[in-house]
Amino acid sequence: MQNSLATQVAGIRLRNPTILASGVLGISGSILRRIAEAGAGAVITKSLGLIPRAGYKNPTIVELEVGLLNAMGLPNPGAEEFLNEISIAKKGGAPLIASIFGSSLSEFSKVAEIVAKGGVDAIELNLSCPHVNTTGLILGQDANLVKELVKNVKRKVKIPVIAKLSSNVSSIAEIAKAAEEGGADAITAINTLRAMAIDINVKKPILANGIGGLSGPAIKPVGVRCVYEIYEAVKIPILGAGGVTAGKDAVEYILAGASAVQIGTAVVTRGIEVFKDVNEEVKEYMKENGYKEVSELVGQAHKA
Ligand code: RRO
Repeated sequence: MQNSLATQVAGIRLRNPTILASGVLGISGSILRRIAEAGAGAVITKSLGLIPRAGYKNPTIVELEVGLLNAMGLPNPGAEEFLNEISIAKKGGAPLIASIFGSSLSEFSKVAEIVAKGGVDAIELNLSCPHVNTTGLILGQDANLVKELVKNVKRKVKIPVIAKLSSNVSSIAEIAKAAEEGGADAITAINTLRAMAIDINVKKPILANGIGGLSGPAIKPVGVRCVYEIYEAVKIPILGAGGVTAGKDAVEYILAGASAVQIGTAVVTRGIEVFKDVNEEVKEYMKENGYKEVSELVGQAHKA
């Protein structure tokens, strides 16, 4: 029997376990389609809100030795405007997941209803933007609010709901448990880490916003630790995110307990071929180690 990369997460069928992370190239239907055609198992949009948002002033992104630092400030056309892109994005043949945010519980529910009616396959709640204090992060740090928020959204939509959590909390497992109690179908861990870079000549923070979110290889051990802790706390599937650049990184997340992985920064640093490369490397690992299905690998690092 051939080894298979096909897997299922929260009722979403994936032809392979690699997913375009939110925030990277995810606002145009034609680009989402190209990424699906390049081999991603699913694609996630940039976070969408109720109304259009310009985002922060430049510079919004800086490449560091250890990864990328960004503070885009949630630029997006608004959920209604994005609806035109859905049918184009879905031509790529991969499930389309809408990342959404809101400034209140009721706003999250409204945006969820809009994108669900527009025909996306699932919703990822961004409860974890590291530097926009009026939205996700404050909500995502409070277990009771997370439970309430997920419960409200689940009442409004029939498609799977995924809660994207931040590692910038004292217990991510506790927040994941609250999301599960609210009815979340899956957890994404993690978003970027709060961070800063200073230009030593100008003697000022490089990003216009000052604080940003660090992504890329530097945060992979944090992401893996979070997935490991969440796996021990909940029964719903986990999507691992943070620093996946090669097949071995994806395998590490899967062994920690992720059912699939998201790729963001490596799409910027390595191009959209990264999905095909990571999948081939995961397949190679499975062959060498005698695994037929990705699901057999999930959580193996927890076995005594
Ligand atoms: O738009 C952003 O600046 C941003 C968001 Br919403 C997020 O969730 N994570 C991030 O690193 N940047």
